[in-house]
Amino acid sequence: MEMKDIRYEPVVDIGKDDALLVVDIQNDFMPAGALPVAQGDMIVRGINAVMKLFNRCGASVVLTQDWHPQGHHSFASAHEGKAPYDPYDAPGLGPVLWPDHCVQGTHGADFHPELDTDMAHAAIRKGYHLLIDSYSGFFENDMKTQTGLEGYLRTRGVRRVFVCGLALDYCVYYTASDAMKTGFEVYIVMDLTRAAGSPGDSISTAIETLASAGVRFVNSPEVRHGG
Ligand code: VGL
Ligand code: ZN
Repeated sequence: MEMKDIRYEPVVDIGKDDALLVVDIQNDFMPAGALPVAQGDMIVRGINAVMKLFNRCGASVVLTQDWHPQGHHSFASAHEGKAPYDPYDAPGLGPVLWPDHCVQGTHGADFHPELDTDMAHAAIRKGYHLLIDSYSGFFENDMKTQTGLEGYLRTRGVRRVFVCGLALDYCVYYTASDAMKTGFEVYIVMDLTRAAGSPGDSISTAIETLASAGVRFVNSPEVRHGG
C-alpha cells in the first residue's frame, strides 16, 4: 500500500475525550540533525496550530521525547564494525542501527525551538534503558515495559488518540499501533508527519499494517472544534 492509496476521514470533531500525541519533534530528527528525517521541520508550525486547537477543545496534548543514554545499544557506535542504518536484529533493538541521536541533555534531544511546548499538558520520555529501544510512546521494544502513557490517558478519560510527528515509519507507527492494541481509537494526522524511509519499504509496510489494524487517517484541515 502506498501513500496515494490511503483513504482519509472527512471532518473529525475534537472534544474532551480526545488526545493529541506529538511524537519526537526534536532537533536530531530535523534535516540538520543526527538522524535526519526529510522535511521534518516543515510540520512544526502545523503541529503548533493543532496543539492550540486541542487546547481550545478541552482535549489533552502529550509530547514524546526520545531520550537515550550515551552508548545506547540502538546506536551503531555501540557495536564493533557496525555503521548507521546497518541491519540489526536483537531483542528490543532493530531492524536497523542508528546514528547516535537524542542523547540525554544534548541540544539534539531538545524539542525543536519553534515547537510551542507551552501547549502540552505532559511529556513522556522513552528509550532511556541502555540495552533496549523504545519506538512507541506506550511500550518499550520488549513489548511489555510501560512508559506510563496509557495510565495517563486512561485516568484522564481519553478514548481517541491523534498521532502526529516523527518518524511515520518508526515512532509514529509504533505509537499508533500500540495505542490500537491498548484499546484506543486511533487517527494519524498524516500531513503532520514525515518518514525516515529506511529500509526502503518501511513506509509502505507501516501504512499498510496500520490500515489493516484499523487505524484511521486524517489531515489537519479536517480536524475541527466540536463546538
Ligand atoms: C526514532 C529511530 C530511532 C523516531 C527514534 O523517533 O522515529 N527513530 N529513534
Ligand atoms: Zn531513538
